[in-house]
Amino acid sequence: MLALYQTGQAARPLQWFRRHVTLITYGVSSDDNAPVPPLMAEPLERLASTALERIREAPSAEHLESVRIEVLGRKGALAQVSKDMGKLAAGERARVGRLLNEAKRAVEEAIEARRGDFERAALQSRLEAEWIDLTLPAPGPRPGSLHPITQITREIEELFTSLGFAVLSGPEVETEHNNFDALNIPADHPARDTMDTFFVEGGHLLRTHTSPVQVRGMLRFGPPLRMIAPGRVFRNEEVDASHDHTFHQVEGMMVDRDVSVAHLIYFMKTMLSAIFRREIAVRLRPGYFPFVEPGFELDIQCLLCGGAGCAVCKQSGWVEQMGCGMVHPNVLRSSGIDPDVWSGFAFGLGLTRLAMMRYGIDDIRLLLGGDLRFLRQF
Ligand code: 2U9
Repeated sequence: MLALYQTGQAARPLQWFRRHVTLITYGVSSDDNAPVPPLMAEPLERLASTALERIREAPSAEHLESVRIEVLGRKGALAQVSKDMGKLAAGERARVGRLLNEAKRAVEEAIEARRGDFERAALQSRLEAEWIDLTLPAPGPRPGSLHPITQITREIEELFTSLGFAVLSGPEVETEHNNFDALNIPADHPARDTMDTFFVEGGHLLRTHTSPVQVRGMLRFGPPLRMIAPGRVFRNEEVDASHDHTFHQVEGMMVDRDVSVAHLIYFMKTMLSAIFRREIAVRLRPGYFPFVEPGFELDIQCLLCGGAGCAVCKQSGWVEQMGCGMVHPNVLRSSGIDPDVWSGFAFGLGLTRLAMMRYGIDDIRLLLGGDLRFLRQF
């Protein structure tokens, strides 16, 4: 049974505690100077020094925590001692209580110190593990990139803006009138077959070209006007490496007094030279589109052979690039513009096709496939 004894001396941490608990435990007088026989230091002293030893040796914070619980825990060793104190005489209880508190503080301090070691060690190893050379440029978020079609679209928008053209956009779900009738493609016109699309309830459809945007532009702004309409268009056709149900194009037109084919050629050469970043030679061949008369297929001189003839241009020296023409009087009239006063040229260019040419893309499905391995190249 633990015997307690009182000294009245100022508390000197552990050795004082060690000394006096020993004395008490074994009912020997507490004269400070009396030598402390080792054995007698048993109960509390062994308890404290063992605790301090185990705290010093604790290999991990977890292990330290278990020592803390064993010694300082509610059911811990010191708690056990204080539970026994009830059996002591009042006088002795006070003194032993102090001893016990000393022991607690000594053990708590030792645990705090040891825990500090572990925290510092943990921080050190994290610092080593996470050491980064701050002088190195921060690997910031992976810079995204503009989709190839967006890049080309923006170039063309900047070019035509610099030429005084407005960049218009409009709904992808259009009326049959704006997509066909207003463009001189009545219901029974064969061109409707080459421009088959997706119809939605209420007689609307997914636009097959961005021409309806220009119909809206003519109605809204009236002549004179210069505008381009880049955007997504839809065709109900088999998807393969060179055909997709969704692709991008830009169409444009200029309506003013006495606009001629010469204006058309000038603006097409300017546009294509900007796109291909070199002087481009063009030629016009008759071509048919319901919304222009005369209509032209515009060829550019082959960029690979410079016109000498090669596999790309099938030895012709010319590569078909786009369609254009003088706006059909019916189209001007159906949008409230008098063709006897005003005339205009118009053109249409496949942006998807242009992106495939510029970046050497051999499968159209890659462009809208969303495969990051493909997109990250740009
Ligand atoms: C209005 C009047 C005339 C636009 C034109 C073309 C010729 C043409 C194709 C090129 C490749 C579409 O993306 S593509 O498949 N377009 O060849 N487009 S003339 O003529 C218009 C447009 C609007 C009001």
